Amino acid sequence: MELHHYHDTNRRGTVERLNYASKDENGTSVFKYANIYLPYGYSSGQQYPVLYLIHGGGGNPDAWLDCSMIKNALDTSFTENRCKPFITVFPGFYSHDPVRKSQVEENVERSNVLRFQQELRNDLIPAMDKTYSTSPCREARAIGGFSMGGVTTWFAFLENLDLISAFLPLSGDCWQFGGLGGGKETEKTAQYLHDHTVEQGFGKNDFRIFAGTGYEDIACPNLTPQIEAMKKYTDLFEFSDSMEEGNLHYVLMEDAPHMYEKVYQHVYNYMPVLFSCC
Ligand code: FER
Repeated sequence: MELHHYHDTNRRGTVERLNYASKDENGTSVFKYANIYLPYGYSSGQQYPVLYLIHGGGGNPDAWLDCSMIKNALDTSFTENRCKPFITVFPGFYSHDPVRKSQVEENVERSNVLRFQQELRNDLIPAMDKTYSTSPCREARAIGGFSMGGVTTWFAFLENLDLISAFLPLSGDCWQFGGLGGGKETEKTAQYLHDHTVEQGFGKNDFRIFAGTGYEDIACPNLTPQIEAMKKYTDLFEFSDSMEEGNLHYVLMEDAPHMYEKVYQHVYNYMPVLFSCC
């Protein structure tokens, strides 16, 4: 579904900063911020579900807001009643400002998004639930991200499934077995996603995965085979083209290369079903 631009100046959400303390990879204190989108009419008399939306490699908490129409998509969806209002958090997964080489350093990026799982659990989710009127349960938490943010989302599925129930990995694959693992170690990755989840005692009704990318996206050759391999584990992953059924969804967009300007449309499409239980 294509988003039409929304220009009602009276019913827009607001963006503010949340400052919080965390730890870097050496255990040293670091001070972080996240951008917090509060829906129009946000009231502490109500409890809101929360979507954590993660930037790509080299990015920061401002990337989604700077580079896409995500804010407009959120404003439109709430104003037009496509879904009930929720809070969106835009954190940064780096503990320090990234020093990016022209070539992606897969292991550096991978260790950053892995470290971020601890930050999410120990610092960011607690700070959110303390500061805002959130609904503090896993059914009311979703996480998504673009590119390395998609990689972050798969790691959140593996490491933080007790805290989060909906996952939107967009143009990013699972790097459990190293960079681009969804493409390079496809079968092993799918099996680990299955086994690790079953071993924790989770079943098919405990989560929903809403994945997406574009045919022209550089991550498509890594994400597509991973999703195909996951589909075979039908005891846990129930693929469906209907967003209301099953727990594994995959949307491939036309004319969509690896960019926020395109990828945010997946978030828009999935918004109505993200928190259907709340
Ligand atoms: C992918 C996942 C992440 C991918 C690229 C990235 C090429 C990240 C790229 C970057 O940080 O620049 O599947 O495919």
